[in-house]
Amino acid sequence: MIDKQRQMRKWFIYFGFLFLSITTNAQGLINITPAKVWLDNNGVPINAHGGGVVFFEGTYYWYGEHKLEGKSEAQFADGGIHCYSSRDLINWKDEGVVLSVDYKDSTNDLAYGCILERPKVVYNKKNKEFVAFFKLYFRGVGYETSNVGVAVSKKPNGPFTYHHKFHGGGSPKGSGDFSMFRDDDGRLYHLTVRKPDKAFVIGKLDSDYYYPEGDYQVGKGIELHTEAPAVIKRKGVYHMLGSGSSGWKPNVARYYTANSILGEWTYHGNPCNGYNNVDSLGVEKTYGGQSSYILQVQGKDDAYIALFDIWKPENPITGRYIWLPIDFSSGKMVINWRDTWNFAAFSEKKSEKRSFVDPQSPKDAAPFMLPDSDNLLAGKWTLDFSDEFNDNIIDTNKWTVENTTRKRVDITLFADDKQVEERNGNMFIYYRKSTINDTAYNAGRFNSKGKYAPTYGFLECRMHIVKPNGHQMAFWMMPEGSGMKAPEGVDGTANDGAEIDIMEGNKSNAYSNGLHWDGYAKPAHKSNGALMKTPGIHDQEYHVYGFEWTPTYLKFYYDGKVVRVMDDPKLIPQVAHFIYFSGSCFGENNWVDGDIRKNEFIQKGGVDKSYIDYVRVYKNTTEK
Ligand SMILES: [Ca+2]
Ligand SMILES: [Ca+2]
Ligand SMILES: [Ca+2]
Repeated sequence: MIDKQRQMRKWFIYFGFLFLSITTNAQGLINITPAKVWLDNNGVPINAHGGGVVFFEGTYYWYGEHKLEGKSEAQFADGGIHCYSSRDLINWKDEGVVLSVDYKDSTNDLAYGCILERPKVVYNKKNKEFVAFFKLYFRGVGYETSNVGVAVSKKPNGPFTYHHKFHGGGSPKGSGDFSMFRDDDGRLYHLTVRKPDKAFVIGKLDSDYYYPEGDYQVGKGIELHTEAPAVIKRKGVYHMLGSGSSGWKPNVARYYTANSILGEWTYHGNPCNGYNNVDSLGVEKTYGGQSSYILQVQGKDDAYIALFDIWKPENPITGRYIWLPIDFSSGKMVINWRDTWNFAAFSEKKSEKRSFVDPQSPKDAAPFMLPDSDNLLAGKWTLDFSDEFNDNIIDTNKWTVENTTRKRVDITLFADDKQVEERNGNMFIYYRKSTINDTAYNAGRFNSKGKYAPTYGFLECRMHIVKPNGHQMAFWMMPEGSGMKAPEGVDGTANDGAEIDIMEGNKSNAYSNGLHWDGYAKPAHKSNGALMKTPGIHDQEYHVYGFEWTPTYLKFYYDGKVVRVMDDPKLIPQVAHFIYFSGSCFGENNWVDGDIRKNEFIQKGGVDKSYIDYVRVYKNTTEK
């Protein structure tokens, strides 16, 4: 049908001044050049706008809007869904139009003249079926009332068969731009802008991925009229890229994260940096693009690509694509403009030595030691690790939030990601009654296991600890190795690793510190704990807990003062330990003041909390 040669010549006339979107660098790596014309295997510019990418059995499939040649958006340029396939994300084979508008039957939902936008395809494992979703405005209806069109295929490269439609957002006016997100449990979510109120709403689909199941919920924290959403889940955190609303014209990108797909979402501003030299546009216009999808690269560590469209409403088939790698090295999404790049961008990042120091830590940060405690040379401590907890997103490069269950004599304690939250400059740990059953409670826990584990140093944490009443807060360390396991760790010493309790807030007007070593099983288990008398500890919001760990002694600090010294050589750990923060609840017990079952505030549904302003670890530069 299409005279490829003729079309190609025409393209070169349109774009004679632009280079092609793919070039090869000196090392033979193929480069992606954002915003330049991207040709398929036939030498024809890729025609898949506002789309998304699915990976299936070793092949990527790129689905997008097929724009008709010679038509402006006002003249109805939508021809259906166009598919391309690739094994390397760079060389794309034209798989053709896999769902076409109907040029003959003007009563068909897909009758030519309809608006068919932003197709997103998802694979349904249960039905072994590919399900395509798209914004659908019927011929002659305009943009006021929208449907979500659904088409299905047994094969990724189609053809797709139109199946049905529904009104998104639970609104009779339907919904606008959207993202389909499949969570780890296989449930599919439709995240979209509801019409006519422009609220951003999130709905769950049935297990066939055909219809919404239950009501949509408003995505708390997401600004009205957020368009072009693209969602991924990375290390337990949901990240959403989107845009403002200004028709076909570009605007500023928006970035949100959440610990649950339903929210609450936290706004992080514009994740983009740099300048598109092809179109001479900066981040205030998102390089001239609008987000459409975030693609996870297979076989690479932590590799994601943000996909944007440069819309050309006067001649939409000439719209171009901006694909840029996402930098998650800070835990947050950062998108930097690159004139040209290749997949080495991802592996390079892996080998880079990443700093664990939070850029928000004060430049002159030093351990808090009052003058009478300061038996150390000034300036010998340098910051090795820190988290100021100031950007409302848990840095998963440093921390793992636990999902664990612990059974006590009379209660069960569940830790999960809803019990740990970074907000308002602090990391919060929550304590509450669980909905699971009458003897179940929740308390948050997180640690740096496998991510950061110092040997020696000065650890310091400024925090507010819950006043114990059947619950407590702890700041402690555990060995990365087998020092607390039996029989490996049983050697009569803590040298091979110990539970180091820097602070356990178990009593009113006091807290505990100390060590456990040689495992927890009797008779090998040993411990050496002490109660620090700290009158008024709960009267003041924050206190600073410090721990000086050297090869020959341990010193515990409270608000800058040494409160305890240990120097028995057998009790000085000499191996790497990771950091632990944990909340706990107790029923009948001798350890913490109170009994959670008699804690009226908790029993009445109250949520108690501890919160951490910062944690910093310093290394002694004169050692080693
Ligand atoms: Ca953070
Ligand atoms: Ca031992
Ligand atoms: Ca802070």
